[in-house]
Amino acid sequence: MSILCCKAKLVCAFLLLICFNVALGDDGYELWLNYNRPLDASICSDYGNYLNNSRIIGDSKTMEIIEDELTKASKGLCNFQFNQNLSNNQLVIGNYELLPSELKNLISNRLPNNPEAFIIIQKSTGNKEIVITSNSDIGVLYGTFEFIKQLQLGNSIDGLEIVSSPKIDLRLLNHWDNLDRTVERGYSGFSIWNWHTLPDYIDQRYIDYARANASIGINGTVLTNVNSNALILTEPYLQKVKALADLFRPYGIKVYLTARFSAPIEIGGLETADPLNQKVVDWWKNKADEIYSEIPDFGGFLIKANSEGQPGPQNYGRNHVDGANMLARAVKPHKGVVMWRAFVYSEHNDEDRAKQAYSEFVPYDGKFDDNVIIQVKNGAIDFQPREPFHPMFGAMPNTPLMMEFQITQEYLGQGTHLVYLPALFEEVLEEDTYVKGKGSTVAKVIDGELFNYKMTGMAGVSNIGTDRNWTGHHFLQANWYGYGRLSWNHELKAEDIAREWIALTLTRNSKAIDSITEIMMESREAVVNYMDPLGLHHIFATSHHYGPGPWVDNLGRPDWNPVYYHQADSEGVGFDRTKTGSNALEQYSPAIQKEYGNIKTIPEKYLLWFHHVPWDYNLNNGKTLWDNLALKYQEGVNEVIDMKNSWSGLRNDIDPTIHKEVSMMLDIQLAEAKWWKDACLSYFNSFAKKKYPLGVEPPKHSLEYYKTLKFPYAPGIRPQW
Ligand code: BDP
Repeated sequence: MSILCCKAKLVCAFLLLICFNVALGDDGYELWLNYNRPLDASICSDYGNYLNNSRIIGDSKTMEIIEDELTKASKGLCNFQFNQNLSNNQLVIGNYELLPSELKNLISNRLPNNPEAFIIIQKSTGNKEIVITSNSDIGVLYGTFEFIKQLQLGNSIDGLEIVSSPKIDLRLLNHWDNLDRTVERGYSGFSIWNWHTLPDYIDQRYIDYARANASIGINGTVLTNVNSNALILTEPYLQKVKALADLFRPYGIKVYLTARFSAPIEIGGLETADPLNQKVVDWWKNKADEIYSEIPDFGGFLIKANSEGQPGPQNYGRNHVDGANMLARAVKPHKGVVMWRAFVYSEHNDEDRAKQAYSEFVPYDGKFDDNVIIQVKNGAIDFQPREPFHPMFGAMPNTPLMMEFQITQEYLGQGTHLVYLPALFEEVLEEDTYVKGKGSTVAKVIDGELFNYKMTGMAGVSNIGTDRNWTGHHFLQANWYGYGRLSWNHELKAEDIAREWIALTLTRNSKAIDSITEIMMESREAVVNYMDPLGLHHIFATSHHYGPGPWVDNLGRPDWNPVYYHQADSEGVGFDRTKTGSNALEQYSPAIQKEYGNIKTIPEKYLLWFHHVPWDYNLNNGKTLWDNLALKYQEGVNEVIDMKNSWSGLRNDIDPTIHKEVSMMLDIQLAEAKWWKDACLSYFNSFAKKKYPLGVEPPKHSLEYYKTLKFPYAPGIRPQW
């Protein structure tokens, strides 16, 4: 009897696996390129007709990669050997230039005029050949990944026609990786760059990293931290960088480095790094020549200058234009670019920190060389769970600006909270700057449409580390994936990207996809609610930013302290950035000034960002600010409870290892969401002195208790902190 029962259970489990394509014990390493999830026979046979009879034209390293990828996908997804010539529906893959003229005619002028663009098209007549082509081999690789994705998603092959061209030129990851392999704000292990064993030892991870990035259209990577170390520019390290560059090249990924402004002193033996000093100019020129002699397609430099203690031109009485143009001229003969960051705020300036980058940079509009692009964080403070868009977007028509998003979750629950960031990215990109009338979105600034920028870019601060699944929490892979997809096409919807990622990575069961999409889409609002609702910001614990610290008031500079940002007192809470306060609002278009300047018309999500609001003030729902604040914190907690419940109902649809690991993470997230709510409400109530409205669970401990919690070893902080 018991044996029978046991057998029956096994059969059931087996059937379950077949039905839901569940692979046992998935460790997440394969990301969204997990080909170990067999597809239905019918899809396999449709695609098999082509995959079994394909012609790869051209013989570059990229073409070899294409063949290899198709071989792996065919074997894993459909269990057949790629290219066995069993049928006569042909799949032709190759650079447009090399296609037979008959196929060139089929494509005619449908291929966009961008070397990275690709087309996948099926002939409607005869043997219905499919062609994957582009004007570059890299474009053909992008097309191949798209074709494999169509197969993975089980999309019909009939009438296939996909034309795709990136809307942004530079689609980069920024690694905040140090040479000792720690990662600043990294929550998924150590740096994947093993500088010690490079250039001789090539870790398979480097190749899989390149594959994963190429599959989502990322075409560049800044290998080193913006808080930079000049050593990376020395000869032995450049050999290591070269090894990575050689590896990444056939995947269409260029390498970039952060340039420490004081490098001419630290490694060059000069006495100054003054950008107008001829010796300094020559030093950088020679350094650039040296780099390009090893890495002919080196992308260029990313620079954090005169910010948070990093050296820069201002140390010599010069300005950003002097510094950026000097470096730009060094790389210009090699077609390199300089990405100059606008994340600046000075200890000698008591202007509202939210205003400082704009004040410093906008007067220089039009003065930068044409291979300089200014890299601007999505908001004016610092990667908060929610920020209004940075007012520099729209304010520099004559200087290309690129977007900097943070994929790693410094202020959004770090490595343990499920937060789906494309929802945040989408919100920022869709914000209207109104600079050229309605519809002048941030997206149109950065894709160059609004001001006809000659160079466009997007950077994402990476969340990748040595953890087996790359990102620590399985779901945070979706943030890497989604960032890449949006950098290629910012018009994609976050929700569609979520569905795609889930189907590629977790399950093909449509009901399960619906529930997981809901979890992901809800997660961003949840984190805002339990950390920083109604426009609150920067109320994080000191230095590691792990957990709440709204009470912190003892740091060296006013604008490092949370009390500076929320300004809570017995009257109310919030930072007055209207005319009666810092007037940061004046940096936005008149239309926004009008809407946000009025406490009645400002979107509530930005209320406390721009207004100091009395505790008893009634918001649009008729409830007081205090009640709304408390209810929002509670709502955040409740949303995590919902996420947890939905996830536990998905046990049968998800790989058991992944299911369990995510469940444990959600437990942590719920406990931390409650901690945030309780700590913040007890703190704010020490001013408001109100009752908690119905539905809000009062804090578990006293304010003193929350203040005593210390986390000296929280991950991701700089070793010297
Ligand atoms: C802040 C981080 C810090 C970074 C800095 C930056 O706390 O670690 O160095 O941004 O972007 O968010 O330069």
